[in-house]
Amino acid sequence: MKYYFTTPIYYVNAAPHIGHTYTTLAADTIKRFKRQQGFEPVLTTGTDEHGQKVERSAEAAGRTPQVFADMVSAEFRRQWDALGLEYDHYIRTTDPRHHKTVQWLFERCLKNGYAYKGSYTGAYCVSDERYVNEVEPGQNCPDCGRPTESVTEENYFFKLSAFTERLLELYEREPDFIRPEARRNEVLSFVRQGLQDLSISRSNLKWGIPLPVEGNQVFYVWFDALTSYITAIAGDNPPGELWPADLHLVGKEILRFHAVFWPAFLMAADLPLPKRIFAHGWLLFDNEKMSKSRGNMLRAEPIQKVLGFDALRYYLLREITFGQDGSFSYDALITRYNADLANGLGNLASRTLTMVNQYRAGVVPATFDEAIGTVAKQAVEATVAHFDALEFSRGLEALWSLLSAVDKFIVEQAPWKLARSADADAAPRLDATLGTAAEALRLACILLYPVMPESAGKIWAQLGMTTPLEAARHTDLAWGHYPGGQKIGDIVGVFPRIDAKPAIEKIVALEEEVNAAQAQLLGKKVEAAPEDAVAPPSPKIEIDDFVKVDLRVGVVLSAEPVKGADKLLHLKVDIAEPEPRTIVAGIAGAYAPAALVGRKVVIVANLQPRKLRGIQSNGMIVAGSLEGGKPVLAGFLEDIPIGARLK
Ligand code: ME8
Repeated sequence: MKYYFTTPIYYVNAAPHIGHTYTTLAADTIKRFKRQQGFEPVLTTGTDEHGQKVERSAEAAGRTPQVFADMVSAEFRRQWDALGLEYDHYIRTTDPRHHKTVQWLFERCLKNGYAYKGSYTGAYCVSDERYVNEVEPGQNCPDCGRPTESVTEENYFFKLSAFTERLLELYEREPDFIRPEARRNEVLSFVRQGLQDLSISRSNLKWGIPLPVEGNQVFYVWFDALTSYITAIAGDNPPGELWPADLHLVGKEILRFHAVFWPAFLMAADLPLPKRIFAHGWLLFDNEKMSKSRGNMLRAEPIQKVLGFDALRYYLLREITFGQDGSFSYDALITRYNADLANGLGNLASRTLTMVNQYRAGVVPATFDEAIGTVAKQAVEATVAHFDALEFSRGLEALWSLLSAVDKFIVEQAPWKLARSADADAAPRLDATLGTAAEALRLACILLYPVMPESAGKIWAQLGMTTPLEAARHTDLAWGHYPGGQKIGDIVGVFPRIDAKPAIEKIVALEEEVNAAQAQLLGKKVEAAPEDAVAPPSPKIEIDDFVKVDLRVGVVLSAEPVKGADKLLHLKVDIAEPEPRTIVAGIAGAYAPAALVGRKVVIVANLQPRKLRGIQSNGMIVAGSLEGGKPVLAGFLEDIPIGARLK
């Protein structure tokens, strides 16, 4: 059975931070969990690239909106991939296919009489990209607190006012449509006040999708953005078989757009409605929402490098009740890591496996304690039910109750004494103790896999399991199914204890590095040509000589330093071939790797391959350079498709 769900598509006005990672890792967890339940989950994520906010950020960075969007979108994608987050569709609102879907949706609303032309004079909030009827121009936006601007516009309006009753009926009929309950109540009271019509086009903006009816207008960014949930899965025939979505996962500040506007747009267009909107809370840092505008954001990769990404996944889903706000702190992260993972799960695994080695020559006995079996059954049911309701924290708590019960059981049975005892029942009891602990760990791995896929996989392998953990399903959660007689794997500590102070110092230092790289990626580049930039003349060639050189437009997908070579970078460049090209380029002195990701470049595509520092380079990147000067990559002022040939 299909399960289609989405994260928000993130604005490309700044690079991703832990707030975005939080939603995306929760979605990844849901995806893995749904698969275990027997669903075929399909997840869409992506980037929201139009609107004034993006236009202004691009301008500040001295780039065209398209180039800027290309870079930031690629950075989001690079980060999700580097963190091992799974998704099926990565939608970008600048995708021409998406333009068609937005126009299609609008035309359906227009045909059904829910879109009309009107005019608006009043306050406009650039940050929220919305008309603010409640205040005078120049006053602060009631939602985000930033000053509004004054606008007068002729626009297309959406008859939102016609949907007040129908939406209230929907919330009544489907009490789970908006989750959690507290958020549902906020939406109910908002809609009960009555809804006003909504402007869905902008004439003061160029960076957007043009209206099919009005040449100089573009779509309101939310009409555009929400529709991406359909574009992502529609192919050429919207809304496509996977529609409607089973779940839209969002942060609480954008719930209204999803729970009010979006179902109204869909009703107006006679399209099926999503099944559920779940709004989670905010990650706070120093008691404020972590956000790019406040500049108080942290990134996931430094934590990944020091503690492993699973530690962050576990911490966020265990420490914070999903649906409520929660404070992020490095101290709490490391405390949880040491208490629950190093001393808890990790210790139980290594103790159990070491004893299996010591007392049973590495073979887990397949006998299991009934009483612990009952505890396990309850813990499994509770964990699954909580995860299913997106109550990750309570689910993990239920699972840890099983681990504690097993810890206690081991202490009571004292296998180290049983191993030396001459009593007749000592050997079977020792078997049952080890079998029970290993079986509980097997179940824990399956339950933990959605939250900590990598670590759970490592413990799974150490238990000697031969089938891959990702193939395990909830039907494998029955007690006592540990396959007897198999030998365990090599024992490796999965969660080594961490000394808080140096670890935090290391994370903070890495944060600074990442922030500097991001600033370079998004910052304004001032490029003045030096006076002696004119190269000496070369001998004349024929056009035939020139066309022999296959110059192509590519986009840098990844860039990494080459070990032991200060000047070299190892690049993967997409030039619209089935596989990205590997190119080793001598540009490390001029470009930080992160600044290159997402950048469009020119490459010589038909050079003979050449090995540099053991890496086969399949092409050359074109740059202007002067003797002794730093190379400057060739690029384009207008947008150009990847793979285009230069001639
Ligand atoms: O709103 N805590 O994009 P956006 C928790 N493009 N989650 C956070 C967070 C924080 N401090 N900061 C960000 C947009 N998020 C629109 C969405 S959807 C059709 C269009 C997460 O880049 C959270 O999921 O501002 C939030 O809703 C989203 O990022 C906002 O991302």
